[in-house]
Amino acid sequence: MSSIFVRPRSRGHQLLRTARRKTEGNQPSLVVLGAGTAGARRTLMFLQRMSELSEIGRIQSAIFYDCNEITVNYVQSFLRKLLGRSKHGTGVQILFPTYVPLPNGFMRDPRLFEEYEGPLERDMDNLVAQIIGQSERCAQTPEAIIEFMGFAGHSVLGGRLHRKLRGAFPGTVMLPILMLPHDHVTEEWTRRYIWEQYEDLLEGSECLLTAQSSSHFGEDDLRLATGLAGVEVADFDEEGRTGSPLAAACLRLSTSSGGWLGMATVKRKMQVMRKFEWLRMPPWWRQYAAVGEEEELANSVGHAIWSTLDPPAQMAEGVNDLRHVPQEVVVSLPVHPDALEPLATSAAEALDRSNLFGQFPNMDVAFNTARFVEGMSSEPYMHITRVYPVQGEVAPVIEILHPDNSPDRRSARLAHETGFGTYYHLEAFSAEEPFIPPDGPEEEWTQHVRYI
Ligand SMILES: Nc1nc2c(ncn2[C@@H]2O[C@H](COP(=O)(O)OP(=O)(O)OP(=O)(O)O)[C@@H](O)[C@H]2O)c(=O)[nH]1
Ligand SMILES: [Mg+2]
Repeated sequence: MSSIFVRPRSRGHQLLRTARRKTEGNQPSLVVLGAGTAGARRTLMFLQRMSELSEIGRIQSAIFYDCNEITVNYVQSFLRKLLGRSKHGTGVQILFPTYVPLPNGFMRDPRLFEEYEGPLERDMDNLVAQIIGQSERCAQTPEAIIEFMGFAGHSVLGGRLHRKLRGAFPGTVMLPILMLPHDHVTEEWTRRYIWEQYEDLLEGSECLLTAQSSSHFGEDDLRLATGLAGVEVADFDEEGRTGSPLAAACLRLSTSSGGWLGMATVKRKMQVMRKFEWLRMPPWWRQYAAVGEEEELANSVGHAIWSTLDPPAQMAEGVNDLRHVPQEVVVSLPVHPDALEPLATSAAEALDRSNLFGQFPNMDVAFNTARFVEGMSSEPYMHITRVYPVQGEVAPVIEILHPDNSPDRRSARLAHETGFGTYYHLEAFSAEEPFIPPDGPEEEWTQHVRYI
């Protein structure tokens, strides 16, 4: 792993400065949790990306919390293949639920677990105890806990696990990543029940929002995993302190966020200037594209960074960022480590010429070497990820929670804090009109909703 960091000098952006960072010898300081089937799959993709960066050793524990036998079997066979050939993954503690009341999960019903609540709670406590045990064995409190969550059968259980982990590691940066619902039944549950649960369970968290794509969700999961792994190995920290860069990035962005974070990703095929150069030196057992003297690649990196501002690059549509706030950009390139610094320098110059740092004075750009597996393709790709804070009303959430309200009736209040714990999105329109469930008293609403 090699990583380079670019920041406009003294934030006055007159001169660019690059710095090479040492990334070897990092402590295992991450915990990853996936709740539900989609969460477990996203966790798996993240492990795969970390393994491709030879950095899976940074993960202490990975928890695949899906009470579903198919998922558990799938994850186990995937991990046998992934970690079987990884020299770095032997230290990762992999955890599954040991109590699975229904072999196929909770069938999108976020309250179905209630019948089995007691044993589920004990099982979760047991999982948390094992996570604590592993962090003691590593002699390292986790610096960041990444939590992949959603709005289906495992949502409330995921929230409760979050609570338990929050209690176990009060100083740790927690990053819940929420996949917003896409189908009517799940949206209805979100409106009626889950959002309010999360207001309580995820109180005070900065949550990264992603949408659920209707068809190619595997592709989206990989985009997300690539971005997160890229941020985790990038070193944004000017002082060069060790630790989890992801945790550092979350802390920096949270100063400008109202409770939400957004991510944008761009993937571009790289133009190879010279013929491929095959390297087989450990840990660089993968092949890298050779980079020539030409300016073209630096310019295309610059264009790709600009493209992260376009709507299709956003992981959740309608989640918009602000210009002056801190933002972190990671560029992962399949080049030889020696080629990285000259390339980063000329890309940074190209960005400076296009006035990127003039428009975004608080944007950091980190470059790292990465040769990710791109399915069957052996073409080299660059991956650009931008993470940004979001303030105020979150449009895709309003669309789910208040579907009957036209955009022009939206509250003019510009609340800075709208994250979980503020109840803002539940009450966003109550100033004009109190939100009354159309079916009458609260207790009765369950009778009027039919679930398939
Ligand atoms: N992004 C993504 N979405 C998925 C994946 N698998 C299923 N989904 C979708 O995610 C939504 C929620 O389903 P699950 O993740 O199965 O929900 P769950 O929390 O496991 O809850 P139950 O299945 O009801 O126990 C559904 O709309 C699925 O279509 C996946 O691998 N990735
Ligand atoms: Mg499921």
